[in-house]
Formats: sequence, structure tokens, C-alpha cells
Amino acid sequence: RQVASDASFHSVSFSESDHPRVLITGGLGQLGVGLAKLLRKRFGKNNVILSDIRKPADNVFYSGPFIYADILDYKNLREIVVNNRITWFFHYSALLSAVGEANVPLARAVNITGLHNVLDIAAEHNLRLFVPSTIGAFGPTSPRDPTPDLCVQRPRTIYGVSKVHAELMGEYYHYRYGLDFRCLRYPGIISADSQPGGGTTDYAVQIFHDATKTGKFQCNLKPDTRLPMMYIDDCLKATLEVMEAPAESLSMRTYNISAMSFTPEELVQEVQKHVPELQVTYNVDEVRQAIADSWPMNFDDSNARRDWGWKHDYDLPELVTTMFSFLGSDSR
Ligand code: AKB
Repeated sequence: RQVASDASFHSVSFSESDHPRVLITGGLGQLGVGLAKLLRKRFGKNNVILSDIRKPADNVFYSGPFIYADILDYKNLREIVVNNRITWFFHYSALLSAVGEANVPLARAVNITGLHNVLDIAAEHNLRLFVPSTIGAFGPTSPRDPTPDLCVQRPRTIYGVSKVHAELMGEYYHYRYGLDFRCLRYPGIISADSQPGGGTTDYAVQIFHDATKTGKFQCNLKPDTRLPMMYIDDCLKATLEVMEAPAESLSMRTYNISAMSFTPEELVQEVQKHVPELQVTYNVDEVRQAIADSWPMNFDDSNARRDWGWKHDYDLPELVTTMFSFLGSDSR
């Protein structure tokens, strides 16, 4: 296996006028399909390859190139990058916070060993690499209100530890080998047509589905648990913007991004403006609650706003209206 070194650098042809050739790993999670759609609009359908180890639904398979890629299989991943002349790599494969605590060995393998494979391949082939980080990269000793980009990071989940590791390794490869590593710390992401899997912020997606289907919602966090959140369109917009930002505008390589912060009871109030009959009960999940209590309440993203002009479009009322316009508040 070839490990990145100064000597392993060779330039893949990518000039300003070329479109990047993109690979997205973990593409069937909450964000991959939406990201592929956005990137295909911009760079052309065939320049964006979605990948996962799972079988895609027909609509995903037929909407553009899809390929099997196992990030734990170094040779498989390298072959895909070489054969498809990939220039931009979005690494979305990861186990999220709650599911990571339920299977630490798997989370360690996917989130840490998988990342090592991706970093080496990206450095070896001179790729621009995006790795998402998270509010979960902070912990109980971090300042929580607000949380700046640079502060104590001592998370207590394997997910958080692996994401701090990803931030540090990506930045190390950037300074040591010149890897074009770019990283955003995402808040909880809310989307209508894709489900998150095993996160602490999932309740804020579930409430919309339950409000439209059953009219009953059981929340697994306490009503006053405040967490940073973002609508998926803002998240994908930020991701494309940071990847397109000129390198000289980036004063750092890992940025917080923020849009809004709310508690379950504030979200319920807003949702009930659309579905007044929604019944809500609280049945706290101790694991998720402990995680949420160690995470930022408000995220300071002033560096992203200053360096590359980050600006969110969706606050809480627009988010809720948009979710119901997709899911239909009267579809029960
Ligand atoms: C999770 O809850 O684990 C994720 C995240 C905030 O990173 N949604």
C-alpha cells in the first residue's frame, strides 16, 4: 500500500475551465443524493459519481452514475479514483453519534480507518477533499453558548472523537503534504426526502413525518435541549461554496457553519402552527440526552461568514414551512 509522501504527488489535469470529476462516498445517507443533484446541475450529470455499499433505489440509480465503493477497501477505492479520473472527493461515509455508541468497533473502523484510506488516496492523487465534521466534535468542556471554531474539543462519543481526528488529520495532511482539505462542522441537518440514521438530532426530522402521518410525536430529548440546526439546502449550499472558495480566502481549513438553534418545545410550537392537533410526549433516551447536553447550544460561524461569505437562507419558520410544503401538512 502506498502512503502519501511528497514524492507521490503528481498533478491530475484540472484547470479552472474544466469541471471537477466528483466522487461521493456514503452517498445513500441523509446528504449524498441531494449533494449529487446539486453538483450534477453545476458540473454535469456524468461528472458526479455517487457511491455506497448499499443497493440504491431505482430513482437514485437512474438519475446519474452510481458505483459500489467500500471505503475500508483501499484498493477498491483507489481503482475508482484512478479509473474515473476523480478530482474532487466528498467523504460522507460515517456512523453518527447515537448509532456509534451502540457499535464502537464498527464506528472506529468506518470513521477512523476509512478516513485514513481516503486521506492517503486523496493526497496520492492530488484531490480536493471535503470531509464533514459536526457540532459533535465538541464536548462538555467546550464553551457551549456560543462555541467558536477554536476552543477545547474533548468529545465523549466515538463519533465526536473520530471527527476531531478527521479535522486534525486533514489539516495535518494539508500542511505536511499540501492536501487541499476542506471541512465544515455541520449542525443537525433537517431534510424532507432523506432520513438521517442514528443521530442525536434526528428528532427534528422525525417530528415532521409523525405530524403528517400519525399526528402523534414522541420526543427522545428533553423539551429545553437547545441544539444548532440547519435546513439541508443551506448545508449543501455551504458545502459547494467552501469547495469552490479560492484557497487564499480560507484562513483555516475547518469551519463552523450555523443557521438557527432551537429546543424541541420551540420546534413543536412552530410545527403546531401547521398541525395544531399534533400531540407531543417526551420519553427521554438517556444516551442521546447525555450526548446533546455535551454539545454546543449556539454555534459561532463568524469566520465562515467573513472568509468565504457564508450566509444561511432558512430560519426556523421558513424551515418548517418548507418541510410541510414537501411533506404536506394535511396529508393524513
Ligand atoms: C448526529 O446527531 O449525530 C448528527 C450530527 C449533529 O452530527 N446529526
